[in-house]
Amino acid sequence: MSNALQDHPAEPITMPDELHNRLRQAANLIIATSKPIKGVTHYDADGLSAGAIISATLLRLKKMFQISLQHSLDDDSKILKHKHTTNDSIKIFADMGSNQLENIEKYAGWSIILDHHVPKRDTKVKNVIHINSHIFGINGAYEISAASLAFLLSIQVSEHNWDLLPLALAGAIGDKQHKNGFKGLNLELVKTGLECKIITASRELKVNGNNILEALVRSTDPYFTVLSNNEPEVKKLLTGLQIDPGASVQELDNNAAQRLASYLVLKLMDQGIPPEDAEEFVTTRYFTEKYQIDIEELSHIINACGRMRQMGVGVAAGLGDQNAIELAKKLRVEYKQNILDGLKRLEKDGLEELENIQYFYEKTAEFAGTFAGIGMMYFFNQNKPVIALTNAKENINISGRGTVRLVNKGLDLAKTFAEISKEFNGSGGGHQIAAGAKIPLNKDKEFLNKVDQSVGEALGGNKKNASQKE
Ligand SMILES: [Mn+2]
Repeated sequence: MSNALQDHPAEPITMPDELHNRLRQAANLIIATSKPIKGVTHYDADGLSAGAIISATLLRLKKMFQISLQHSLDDDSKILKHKHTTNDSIKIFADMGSNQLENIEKYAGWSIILDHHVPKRDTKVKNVIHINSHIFGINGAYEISAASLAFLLSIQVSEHNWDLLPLALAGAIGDKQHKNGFKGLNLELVKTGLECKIITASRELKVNGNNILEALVRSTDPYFTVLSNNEPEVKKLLTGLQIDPGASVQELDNNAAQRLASYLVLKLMDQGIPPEDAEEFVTTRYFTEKYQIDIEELSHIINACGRMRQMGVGVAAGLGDQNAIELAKKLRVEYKQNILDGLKRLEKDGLEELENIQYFYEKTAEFAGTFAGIGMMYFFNQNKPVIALTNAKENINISGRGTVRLVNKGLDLAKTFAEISKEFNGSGGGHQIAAGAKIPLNKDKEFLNKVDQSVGEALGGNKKNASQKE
């Protein structure tokens, strides 16, 4: 036995007992059912990766199932309020659900929630298995993603599902949990994956493309002011550093890579990026044989599918379908150009500022959060969180992003958005560092003023709040 090809670790992953109990209970429920299972997940990289893990798990069990990919789970969502009948089996909610616990308890019948957003409370009924990391003392913003939770469930169902690990990490990367290195349970998964050789790791520059010129011109993360989306400027830089623009990123000799890395790390620090973040320009990449791409790229192509409204392709790519992967790569190129154009526009035009926040309007809801996230990381004012607003048909969609430093000073966008959107009969929540909300049309100015005030109070040295940990 021990000499057989190792497709899973000998020892199980260490985790809190109660998390293990609930995963076990959920796994048993899935294994036992003979009726169709309904999955509901978020359309971002983490949600789609979780969706792919759940799909693969159920396919291998030969279960009937359907996965629905959602922007959000609202009070009036049909899926949520579909009354449970005897023909239904289990509902699985991933990357969402905790904020709709009340309704899920009321309508959904047997349900499994895999969520890492801060919940208001734990479940009160036995037919809802509430697997939210925060309940077990695991910080869902930094230590585990919905895809990682779906993966933990999947390996409870069968230890032969360890090959799905790249998807867990793709989800975690989608939620920026790899910044400054993986932590917590994510790190446990990475370490174990490396030991079992399910993934491999190498130190590389954090850009990729057909050659170094293209890689830098098309780089959105990191976003280099002046250089990104500007081929003549990048050419000038490379010539100055005596680097062949046509050289491939991986084949740059050590000296050239180092010259380029030191220049660009300084450039990022010049843009106001904290040194420890700037130094991430030389980063650890994880590679997986199964997909023949590195996991960060896997995360990016899945993300692009969601943002370009081709969610089904994202899940299929996650399942390893070659045609879907090729299509997803094309969507990624298109999406990246959209992002570059949008970021360039924000770089040129600048943002609106209030005393404690900065904000901008973006017409495509799918791009707003990305602009806010990348901009906040690479060139917006580092002292104020950013709010992106999109006017939709019936309401205004809000995306907020902060920085780790601001969170350490007391910023909690999830709490701020939840409290203030409630005053407008809207909804809001998420993480301290990244949150979303929906408010009625024409309430934007009022909302911004209230958020400005609330953020001011949170950052203004109210020591009681600042020292409170979730
Ligand atoms: Mn997530």
